[in-house]
Amino acid sequence: MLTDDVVILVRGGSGGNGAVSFRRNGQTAKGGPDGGNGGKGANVYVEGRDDITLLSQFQYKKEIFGQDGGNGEKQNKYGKNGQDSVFYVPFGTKITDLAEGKSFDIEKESGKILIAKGGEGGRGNNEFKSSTVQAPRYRELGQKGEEKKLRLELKLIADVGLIGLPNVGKSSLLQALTNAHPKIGDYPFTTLEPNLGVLEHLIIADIPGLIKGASEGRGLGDKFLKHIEKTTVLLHCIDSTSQNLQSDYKTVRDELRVYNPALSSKRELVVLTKSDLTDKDKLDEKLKIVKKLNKNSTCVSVIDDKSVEILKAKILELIKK
Ligand SMILES: Nc1nc2c(ncn2[C@@H]2O[C@H](COP(=O)(O)OP(=O)(O)OP(=O)(O)O)[C@@H](O)[C@H]2O)c(=O)[nH]1
Ligand SMILES: [Mg+2]
Repeated sequence: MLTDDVVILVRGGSGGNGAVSFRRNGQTAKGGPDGGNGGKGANVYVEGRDDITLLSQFQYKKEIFGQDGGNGEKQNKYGKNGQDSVFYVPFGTKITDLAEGKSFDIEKESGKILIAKGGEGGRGNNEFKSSTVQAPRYRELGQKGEEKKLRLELKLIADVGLIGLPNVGKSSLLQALTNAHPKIGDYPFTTLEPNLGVLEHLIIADIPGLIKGASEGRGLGDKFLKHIEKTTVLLHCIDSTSQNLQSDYKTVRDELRVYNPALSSKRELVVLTKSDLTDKDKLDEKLKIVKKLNKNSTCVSVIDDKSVEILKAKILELIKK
């Protein structure tokens, strides 16, 4: 299962308690206070990494706690500071602090970001001595670490997004264009979760098919559209055997627009798929119809290597624009 939306709890380590202690040795029967301070609780940071692509590590582990500081000890020994820790997420993860409602994205340049501060250590009784109080019997407790409830949402990072109605051949194209081996089936909604493949240096994302009303949750809904929000180019696949090219096109465009107008203004290449199933004259006619919708259109069949090569070249050209 693709874990792309999780809520986790992050807490900084607690500070250690200060100690109450008095010097005692052969020479000193009643020495002054020597209770040491508690150590500081660890900070917890988050950082992006490119060798992690999913949030699946959080499917079961939903709590991240920083190390607590050690308690102070006699002979003015300080407790150890908790060791700061970092948890890692894929680049592109959106983090929302649920209490504050503030969000930020983890990008390559974000570096290490502090999420939850560790608590300060408490002072030992040695720190409380003064000219009037020579034998303080009190100390401070360590402070609790900060606690944050975070929502982590992952948008896959891809350069090219494959979109279209169900069963139009999106996954077949991903397989023909890249090294990926997605599930392919002669029925709608074969793809239930996004697939990624690599074409030269480009990442192509294949997402589940869209239907009219996807933005209201029909079919698999529009929740996978977030995975193509960061793409540069969309490959809009239309089945060339369809009798309703215009409405097929419009249905998908409408869902994109409703979901996020920024998606509908992305560069788009319309791909008439399964061209081997339609004879040449009919196909030319269909291509003309599609070119009226978007003049940047082409035909492809996954069993015609030449057409796949032409498509690859068109994708690379469109990305460069
Ligand atoms: N003849 C022919 N069949 C194709 C071609 N491309 C895909 N198909 C077939 O069309 C059917 C659907 O293909 P998929 O790649 O699973 O389609 P999809 O758009 O990913 O479908 P969903 O994931 O369900 O939205 C499968 O039976 C494929 O074998 C093609 O170029 N030519
Ligand atoms: Mg598919």
